[in-house]
Amino acid sequence: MSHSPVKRTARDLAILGGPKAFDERYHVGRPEVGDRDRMVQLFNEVLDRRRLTNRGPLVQELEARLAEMLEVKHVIATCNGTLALEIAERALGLEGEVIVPSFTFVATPHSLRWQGITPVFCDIDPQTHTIDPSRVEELITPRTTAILGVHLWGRPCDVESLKAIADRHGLKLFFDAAHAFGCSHHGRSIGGFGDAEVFSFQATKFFNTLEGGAVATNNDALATRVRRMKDFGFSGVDTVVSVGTNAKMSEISAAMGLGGLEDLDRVLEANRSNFEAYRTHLGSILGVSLVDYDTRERNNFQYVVIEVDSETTGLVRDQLITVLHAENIRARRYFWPGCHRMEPYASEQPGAGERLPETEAVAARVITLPTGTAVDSAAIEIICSVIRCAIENAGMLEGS
Ligand code: T4K
Repeated sequence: MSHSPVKRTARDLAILGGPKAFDERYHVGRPEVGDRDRMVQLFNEVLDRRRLTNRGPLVQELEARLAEMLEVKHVIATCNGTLALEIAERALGLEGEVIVPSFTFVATPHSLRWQGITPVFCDIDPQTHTIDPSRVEELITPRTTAILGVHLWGRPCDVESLKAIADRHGLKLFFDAAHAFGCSHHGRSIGGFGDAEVFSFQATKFFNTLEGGAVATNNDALATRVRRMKDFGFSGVDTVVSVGTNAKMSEISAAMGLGGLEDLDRVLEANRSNFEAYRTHLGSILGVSLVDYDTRERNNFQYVVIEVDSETTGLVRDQLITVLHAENIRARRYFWPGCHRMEPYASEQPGAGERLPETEAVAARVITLPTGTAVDSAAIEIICSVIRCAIENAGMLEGS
């Protein structure tokens, strides 16, 4: 679908009047569909069986498959990742304040705030983009009940340092692993760390169930509480033992997931080779750096993130976004401007930005680029040529 030259001049930039690099849009987050034949077969089975939801066989099969893959005792599937976070927080008995990075999708702090818990924003390590353990202890107060780390871009938090702090202060430790399905830390699958880990299987994720999520834990009692809470607090047919909500995954979502698992290696291979293509083509562009993964670990390469150094490139990040969008490359500014600058946190914690200098700096320079099976190395070469050309012609873009 691409039709434009790889070697481009200012005249080739759409924003300066040239033709668009692509006729159709390349999106960050374009969903993967998985093994369609297997899915349709499973959809038909669901419809024939008339067991559409409520502890159906496909949800149970998916949970068992995921527990095995994630090397964890319990996986409890839910209808999305946000409710999975909320239920994990309830089941852990959290209240008061929870320390959490601001550089994440807003669902992370919202899951706390929705149930009256104050998210206390902690700065990130600018190298890893994950919560900086050296900044956690100064935020602990008598009201703190937990630390919630986020394995952003699928890159694991410094789990050991966070655990040492949590243990020292008697806090719970759990992780938002929405991006980290299929990733490892010190060779162990993400899924079994801390008191619990929470996944999102939303459509844009590496592994998706249309909408969906899960709580993973090795703690039997916690798993029982989560399982009940996602089902109105029922422990039996007509016995309710706790407060609960409805966060059940449907059988159609589970069918989507089981079909997706059949195809996951192909998605991973596409992501991996796309990442290498970006590395090759971005390598020589001064002022643009690719956020790398640890090659000793398992990664899903779902997020291709670059940092734009405006001093070196002469271009601010948002100018580059405008150039890319004009070419039909729907790059994203995940996770700008940081949750502390979103409501209600901006009003409730107006000074938070002062203690989050790395969050503010990183949020201002990151761009997420398209990947997945819809993108190939030829498209990536063109995307990178657009970035190079924009930087080479930064002066001409100022007034555009
Ligand atoms: N924690 C973290 C760290 C998270 O990143 C997320 C979710 C959560 C927790 C909460 O989990 P869930 O409750 O969502 O399970 C998207 C997703 O909606 C959200 O799930 C995700 N993180 C976040 C990073 O991205 P948007 O608003 O950026 O999505 P949207 O609609 O702009 O879609 C992105 C691109 O994908 C678009 O350019 C179009 C394309 N797309 C999207 C969908 C849904 C398609 O082509 N087809 C589609 O069906 O939030």
